[in-house]
Amino acid sequence: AFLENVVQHEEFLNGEYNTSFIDSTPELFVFPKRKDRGTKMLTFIGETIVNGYPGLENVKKPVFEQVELPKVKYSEPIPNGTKQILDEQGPEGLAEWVKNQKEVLLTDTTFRDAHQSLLATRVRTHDLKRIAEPTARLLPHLFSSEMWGGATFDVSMRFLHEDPWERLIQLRKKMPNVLLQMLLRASNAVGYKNYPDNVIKEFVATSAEAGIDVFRIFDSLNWLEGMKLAINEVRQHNKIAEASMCYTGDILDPSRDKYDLSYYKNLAKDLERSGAHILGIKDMAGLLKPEAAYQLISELKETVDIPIHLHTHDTSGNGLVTYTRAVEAGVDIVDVAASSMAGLTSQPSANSLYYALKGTERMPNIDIKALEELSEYWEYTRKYYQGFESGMNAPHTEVYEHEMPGGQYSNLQQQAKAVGLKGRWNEVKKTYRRVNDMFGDIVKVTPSSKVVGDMALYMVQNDLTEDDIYEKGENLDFPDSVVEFFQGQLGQPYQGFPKELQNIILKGREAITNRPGEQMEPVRFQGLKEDLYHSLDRQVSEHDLISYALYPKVFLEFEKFRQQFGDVAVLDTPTFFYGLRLGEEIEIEIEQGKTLIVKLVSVSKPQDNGNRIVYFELNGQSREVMIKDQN
Ligand code: 3PY
Ligand code: ZN
Repeated sequence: AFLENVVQHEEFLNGEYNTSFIDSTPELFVFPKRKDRGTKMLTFIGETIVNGYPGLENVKKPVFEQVELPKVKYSEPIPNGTKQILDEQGPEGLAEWVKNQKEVLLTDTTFRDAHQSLLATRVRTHDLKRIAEPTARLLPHLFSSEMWGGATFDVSMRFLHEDPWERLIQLRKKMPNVLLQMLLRASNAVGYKNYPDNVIKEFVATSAEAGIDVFRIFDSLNWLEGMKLAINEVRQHNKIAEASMCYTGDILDPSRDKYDLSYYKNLAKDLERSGAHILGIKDMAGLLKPEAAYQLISELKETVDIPIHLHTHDTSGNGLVTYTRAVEAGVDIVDVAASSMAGLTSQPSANSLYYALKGTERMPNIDIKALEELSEYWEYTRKYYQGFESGMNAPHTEVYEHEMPGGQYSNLQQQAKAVGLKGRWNEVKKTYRRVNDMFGDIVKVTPSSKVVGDMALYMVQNDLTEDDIYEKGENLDFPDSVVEFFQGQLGQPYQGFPKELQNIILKGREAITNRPGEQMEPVRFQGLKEDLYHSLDRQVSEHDLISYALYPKVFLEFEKFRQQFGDVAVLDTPTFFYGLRLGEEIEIEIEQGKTLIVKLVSVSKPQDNGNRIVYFELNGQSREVMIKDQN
């Protein structure tokens, strides 16, 4: 059923901006009657006890070991870090400071990409918040903490029923010294399609205001035109524009000459000219082999003056070798994760990198004992999320063949199962690569990677070969995402679309070559705010408004959930996913100084109408809630 979540997720990816559902699904706007917070909370816990969390329905609550927090002296001031350098010296000053460091600097991705890539993005604010201040105190020399953006934004609302903005605000408070970094999909913001320009501007402004310092900006086709607006907007707010190029292909392979060394050098120069404070290299699938890293970084150091920040995934098992070679070539910053959240589809381990570089002059300035303690916290916390593990448990060098990004592998695998292709996964992977080549060898990263995945599934499901596509294509109905891609709705791929295939897929529909965002009607935020105010019957914050503009349907469903169950972000994670065992008692701090003590007393058999009564004690008083058994 976790599979179903992912599938639902994928189904939502397209056409979200089309708000016609407001007319076709008026029930989304009918909100339940208000109840007190205690009742709402008991109803949520009762639901989870009776019906289970989607994907974990039939799993009994495991007994988890107590998670120890590292010992830190909370009474002492939090040491200063890179955030203070940015605030005092501005983004240019910060970039200059980075270039002057002898040691390699580290970005910790544990709070974002690590769990996006290992645990289907499911890590909750509750668990991040507990370790945020210890992290800030123990690792004050981090370059940054990547803790927001990418898929975390929509997954928070969809599956964790929590507000992504709250996560940012709360972590900002607990981490005042380290730069906070997000992943921004340029014109796709934190979504899966292009948005109107004014939505991108508003999103960047509001994220900067809420606490983001470093914006890692990429375009899913490495299309410069698609990135300029976001780069400019970040600069306007005096934040750090880390404009990134996505690494694909293999610069060591002369037969893959589309993306050769000079392609990356030219793009790097263009990004620097467009205002990047830092050059990001985003190796989203982990294709950058060690020797390629050495050559690429060495050449780029000669090409641009701005610092270089390298991101990779450890899928092949070569991540650390790639990093040590990149460090030799002079890379300024690399992305790592706490050891127990590292490796495989995640980033290489910070702890391992420390030892790999020990004794060299570029060894990172990091407290290894502190890293081990933080890693221990994550080792135990990760167990709460075991239902979302991908099942990959050893390095996959075949990633060099299929080139699937770290975050896509398990998702596509689940999608394949869900459409009845269980047992044909190898075929899907091979077809994924074929589709890439048919599309002209494109950059594959959210959302372009999804288009390739959709096409691969479509071909395997319908037993279509590449020849079939060319021969019978005019009678085939291709997936929407594929049609939109060939219409230019995600921007322009390097060297253009393959014309023959484009004609077959578009069947006379028009394709654009300018920026999609430019052509879209701006969102009228004021009107949107009023509409929302009337339908929600409450004050609408700037954050609500942007969440709604990006994900209207997801936002309304989240709102409905909140009205029914209240703020479930305050629950501990085992209870959130598994409910309570008979006789178990927990404390829930619903706000500072206000705690509910909840004990599960018993659960009745289903009545004739299928309802069960769940008996609790709430702060010592008997309480019961009626829950419909869906099983
Ligand atoms: C995202 O866009 O979420 C990614 O992590 C892409 O690599
Ligand atoms: Zn990544």
